[in-house]
Order: sequence, then structure tokens, then C-alpha cells
Amino acid sequence: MKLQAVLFDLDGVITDTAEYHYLAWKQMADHIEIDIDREFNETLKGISRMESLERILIHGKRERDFSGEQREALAKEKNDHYVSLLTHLSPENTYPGILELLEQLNQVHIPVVLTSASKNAPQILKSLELEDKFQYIVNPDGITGKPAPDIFLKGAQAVSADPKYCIGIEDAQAGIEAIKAAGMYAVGIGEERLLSIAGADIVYDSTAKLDLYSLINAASLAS
Ligand code: B16
Ligand code: MG
Repeated sequence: MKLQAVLFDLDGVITDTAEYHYLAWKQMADHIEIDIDREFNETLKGISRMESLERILIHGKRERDFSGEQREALAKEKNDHYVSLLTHLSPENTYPGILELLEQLNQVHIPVVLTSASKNAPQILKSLELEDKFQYIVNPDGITGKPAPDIFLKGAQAVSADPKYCIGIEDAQAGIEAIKAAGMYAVGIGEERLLSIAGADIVYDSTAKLDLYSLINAASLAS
């Protein structure tokens, strides 16, 4: 098999924390009288906390109204709320097909890497009881965020994999762009139209449709 590693996004691929991010941002935005909806939220997926806040302020034409210190306080307000929502997470919240795919990869000794922009990712994997399925978790601190390829390149490098023999799985347009910029095969989870525009090689509307051997064939990474 030519496949050398599979790199997973977290929010929107492994579990539905994307919904919790939305609820927490929405409450913070309401506080400062900025209206955001689910369509706008699509543009925040895969984007770091501070960059997401910046996009919300620009969306509400209030980017000049808050100092650095106030921005930190707003980001903390959102994160505290988000973390409180995470206390509900348990293994039942893992999306269908994900545990099976991770176990299959572990069995055939293909490294599994987490390439999430979230600083809360280790805690989420713990709540889902999935930490031991991953060979490496990239720490997003200090790494240029998606759509830059850096987080995926770092993940491949950490397990000594050549990017052209790697598969990345993402639900966000910025994430798909990052995978393609890293030179990997990009699997999108979600809306075909949006993710194809971003460059996805294949799109599934549900993680239940992910299957290791179909992926290997689609990516032409069988030996
Ligand atoms: P945190 P992913 C991303 O995770 C989310 O999609 C994005 O909405 C969030 O702002 C970002 O993580 C940072 O998360 O505030 O928890 O550090 O999709 O890359 O797994
Ligand atoms: Mg995501």
C-alpha cells in the first residue's frame, strides 16, 4: 500500500462540535450587537479563535471598536461558553463510521494524525475516548492557520509521511484548501458544491460513507 498517513480534522469530521462553536460565537456576537447566522458561520469553520473573532467584528463593521485586551476578553467569553457545552460530549457523539475507520487504520499500521485548529482538541478526543487511536496530534499554537498548508505538512512530517501519499479529511472550505496546498488527497465531508469549489477530490455527505479501501482506491494509493 502506498498510503502513508491519514490526517483528520476534528470539528465537523470526528464530531459535531461545529454546532457548539456556532452557538458560543452567536451568544458572544449577540452581546456586542452583531448578528451572525449559520451561513456566515460556514466562513468560520476551520479558522482559529482570534481570526474567527476578527471576521465577526468585520462582519458587524465593529473592527475598530475593540482594543487587543477587549478582543482577548471576547474570545475568552466565547471559549468559556464553548468549553461548558463540551461537558456534554461522550463517545456516543463520535460521528458514524469514524471509530471503525480509525480502528481499521490502526490495524494496518497506517499512522493517524489529528490536524485540528482547535486548542481544545485534546480535551475533546479524551471525552470521545479516542486519544489512543491517534499517533500524533498537531499543536496548532504558533502554526499559520488553514487555508495555509502548514498544519497538514507538520502532521505528515511528524509521522515521516510523504504528503503525496497522504489523505486529509475535512469539513471546512479553508481545510480542504489547506490539504490541497499541502499536496495531499482531499476528502470533504459535507456539501458537495461548497467543498468541490475549495478543491476536494471527493465529497461524502456523511462520515458513515467513509471506507478505508474505497478511499485508498479513489486516491490511487493502493500498491
Ligand atoms: P478553539 P477544526 C476549528 O477546529 C473549528 O472548526 C473552528 O470553528 C474553531 O474556531 C477553531 O477550531 C479553533 O478552536 O477555539 O477550540 O481553539 O475544524 O480545525 O477541528
Ligand atoms: Mg472542521
